[in-house]
Parts: sequence; C-alpha cells; structure tokens
Amino acid sequence: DESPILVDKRQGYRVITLNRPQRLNSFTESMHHALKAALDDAQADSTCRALMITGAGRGFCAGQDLNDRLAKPGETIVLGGTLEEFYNPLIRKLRDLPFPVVAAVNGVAAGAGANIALACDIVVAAQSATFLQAFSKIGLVPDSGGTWFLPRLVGPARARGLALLAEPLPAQKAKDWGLIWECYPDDELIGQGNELCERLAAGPTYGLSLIKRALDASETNDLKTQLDLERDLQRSAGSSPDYAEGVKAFMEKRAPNFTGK
Ligand code: T3D
Repeated sequence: DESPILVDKRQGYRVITLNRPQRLNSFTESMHHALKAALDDAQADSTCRALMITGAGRGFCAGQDLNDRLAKPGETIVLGGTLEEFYNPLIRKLRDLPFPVVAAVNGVAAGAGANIALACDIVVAAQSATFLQAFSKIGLVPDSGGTWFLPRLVGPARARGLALLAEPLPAQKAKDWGLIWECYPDDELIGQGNELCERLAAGPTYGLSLIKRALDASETNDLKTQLDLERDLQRSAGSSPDYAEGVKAFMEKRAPNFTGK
C-alpha cells in the first residue's frame, strides 16, 4: 500500500501504521496531513477508545525526511515553520486525545520520530529498537517535545547525554532508565501492543482521559494547584456512569462492563 499512513480499525481501538518503510517512515508533508486526518478521524469516532501507533518495515520513524531539507541555491528553508505547522500540533494532539495512545516502537525511532513516540501515553518497544536524539548530529535542537520529555523521563544528566551525544539508546536500556514502559522480544511486540490496546479500550475511557489531563498538568502545577485539580477531576469522574459501574461491579465481585462514558 502506497499510502503514508495505514489505519486498521479494530474492536474498540485503531492501529495507525507509519508507512514509508523505504525511508524508515520519515515524515513528509503529505504524511503529516494523512496522520492528522487519521487522528482527527479516530477522535471523532466514539467507539474508538485507544490507539496504537507503529511503523512499517524495520523502523518506527526517522523523524523529518531530510531529502527536502537540502536548500537549492538562493532558497531558504525555515525549519521553525514546519514545527509550528506540523510537529507541534501533532505532539499536542497526541497528549490531548481523550483516550490512551500506545506507541509500539518496532525499530529505530530517531529525531522527531523518537519524540513522537515519547509523547504517547504508553511506550513499548521491540528489543532491537533504539531511541536516537539524532538532532545534534546535523546541528539541530531536539524538537517535538524532546527537550521537555527527556529531562522529565530520565533526569537532567541522561537527558543532556542523549541530546548532546546523539547515541542510540537500546530499548532495554530505555526501559531500565524509565524512558519507556516495557520492552518485548521483537516478534511479541505487536501482539503485546494489541493486548494493551484491548485492555485500555475496555477501560473507563472518560476517567482515563482525566488521568491524562491530571498528569500533564502536574508537570507545571504546584502541589496546592494539583490537589485542587484532582478534586475537580474527581468530581467529574465521580459523576460518570463508568464510576457507578466500577463500584457496582466491585461490590458484586465481577468484572466491570465499562462503556467509556
Ligand atoms: O522541518 C524540519 O526539518 C525541522 C524538523 C526536524 C525534525 C527532525 O526529525 S530532524 C532529525 C531528522 N532525522 C535524522 O536526522 C535521522 C536520520 N537518519 C539516520 O540517522 C539513520 O537513518 C538512522 C539512525 C535512523 C537509521 O540508520 P540505519 O543505518 O539503520 O539506516 P539507513 O541506511 O541510514 O536508512 C535507511 C534508508 O532510509 C536510507 O536510504 P537508502 O540509502 O536505503 O536509499 C536512508 O537515507 C533513509 N533515511 C533514514 N532516515 C531518513 C532517511 N531519508 C530521509 N530522511 C530521513 N530522516
């Protein structure tokens, strides 16, 4: 299939595959447009309660396609514009989607590709995958949230090493450092990703979306503000049908049947 983005609609969730394997799924404008459309479409579908993002072929994503980054004589390429138009809205969108997003990192995740994975709610990786802040190799600054995610996930010393040295971080070490959730043998990755999505899609989606909001806000809130926010979000969660079902199921010693509302 030639489409740069493939969408597989499953029961309760969707799998989005970045599909430019010959270029390690690096981003072109048309791939950005296709991904945005796929994410908008998933959000508009009330039966979609989780999402998996993975890559076709041997890579997850090598960030920006550098083929169109060699300026011709007399031409100026303004990179900030690409961030403003595509990458930044993409990162915000992944954080703001009202259901969990799983990145199933099947191979190398480099440049913006690494940080798009880190923007997802749960990152799982194949043992052979690597995470590479490739930017400094070509004179750029980690973008797509890299300078925000890295110190928060692995601490300032490791964040600086990763960003300044641009060495590939193998998946197992990424897990040991707390950069990602789990690392699986290569042939188990997609099965595990599907299992996670099935589990999340059967969860109390509205409550899960509030958890995403609370954790994002905690990155900048002080404790007092965060306690107030938890109170407010708990009020919302507490008036949801899924909360009522959760308590009822607990009392009846059975598995809850959440509707996502
Ligand atoms: O608007 C803006 O530009 C600002 C936004 C910036 C966001 C960014 O993401 S900047 C960072 C861009 N990405 C990179 O710098 C990574 C470049 N790629 C690599 O360093 C290596 O390819 C990898 C470490 C990811 C993988 O290495 P390896 O040895 O496994 O594979 P390879 O042979 O290098 O790549 C396979 C093919 O994919 C190859 O093509 P070929 O020779 O078989 O025809 C290679 O050129 C192509 N490819 C890989 N990454 C990119 C790419 N082609 C275009 N753009 C890429 N980013």
